[in-house]
Amino acid sequence: MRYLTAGESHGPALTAIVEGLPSNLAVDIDDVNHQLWRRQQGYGRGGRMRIESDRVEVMSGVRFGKTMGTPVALLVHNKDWRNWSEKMAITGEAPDSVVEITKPRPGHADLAGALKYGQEDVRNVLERASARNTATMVAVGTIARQLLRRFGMEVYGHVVELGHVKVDQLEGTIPEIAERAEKSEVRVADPDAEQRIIDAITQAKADGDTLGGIFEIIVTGVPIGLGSYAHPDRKLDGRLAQSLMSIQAIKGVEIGLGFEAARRPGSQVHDEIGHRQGEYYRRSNNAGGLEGGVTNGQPLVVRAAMKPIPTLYKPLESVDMRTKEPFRATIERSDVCAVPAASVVGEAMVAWTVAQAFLEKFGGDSVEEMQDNYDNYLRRVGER
Ligand code: EPS
Repeated sequence: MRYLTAGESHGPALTAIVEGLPSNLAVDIDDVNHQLWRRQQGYGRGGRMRIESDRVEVMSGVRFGKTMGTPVALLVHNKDWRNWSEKMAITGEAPDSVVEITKPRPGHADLAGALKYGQEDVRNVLERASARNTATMVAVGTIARQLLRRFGMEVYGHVVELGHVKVDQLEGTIPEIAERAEKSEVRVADPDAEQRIIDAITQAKADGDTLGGIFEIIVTGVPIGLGSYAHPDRKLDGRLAQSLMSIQAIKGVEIGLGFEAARRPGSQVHDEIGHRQGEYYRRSNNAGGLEGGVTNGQPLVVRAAMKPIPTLYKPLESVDMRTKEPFRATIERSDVCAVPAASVVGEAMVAWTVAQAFLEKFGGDSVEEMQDNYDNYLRRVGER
């Protein structure tokens, strides 16, 4: 299963094609729209989110609510296009209203992208590098999530650190934690930390600054044996890191204890194995559900670190690419913090990667064929 996306931030629309989905998977379009809505929320978002109200249009691959095993094409319109149709025109010459951007912003793809693709106008880089594309990633990931749900897996996400505020030990089950995070405008499950995080974002805004943070994604119901220890490019931990790092501004990924595991002796890291009522179990989940690049039947626990958005009201120094003169960048519109939104994208990307691994293991052309393969495997594993 693979996907491709296309679309500029201020172009007519974003599109995606998903290829390799099994047939007969029920596709819940309201759920896709709900996930798109979730991605647009979060305290700290900027003016653009008041313009957009993302909704998906399914252009192919689904009939009477079910996949046909054919490529699924998805479309998300950019409402802002109506304000950009001249500046982003597909045909003709650039009108006088177009002012070429020659001032690359530190922290963006601007400079490297313009040099790499030989562009005079940095807009030709930033339009595609924009995190606007994450709308299609959420649409694609939601269909993957629906496939996972069909096989008893659920994906949860919440923000665990933002603006120097760290969420400590949380009470409750994974669904309870996720439910609390769902009600929070910063997707934080701890009300005390939530308020301090909101205050930190308000302060950053007043200072003309931006904030990054860390979110955690958990997948429950994952069977033993997704991924592989046998070859480097099939290790699921590596693939999860890649898909999370495909999200704009993600600079780090950790699994289970992550970097903390490097600080502890082995006796305080590895999850002891027990056996009861015909099943193996673990006394802890420091591995985050992955050993040797293979799922071990425990919930997957993955965290990703997002850097602060580089478009700052407080200008940073850069150099004009035309004159080579230094300048201090100024901007008109930006988010102060998009970590809560990124956590929704993180859920989608983790869902995508786990669904890909699931399909590789239990592959079939229809969900019924997959179910047979899955049942057979569970029976075999249960006998051992
Ligand atoms: C983004 C810049 C802002 C964000 C945008 C990502 O857009 P604009 O330049 O239109 O103000 O709002 O995020 C989205 C549009 C979105 O849908 O998440 C950037 O430079 O990455």
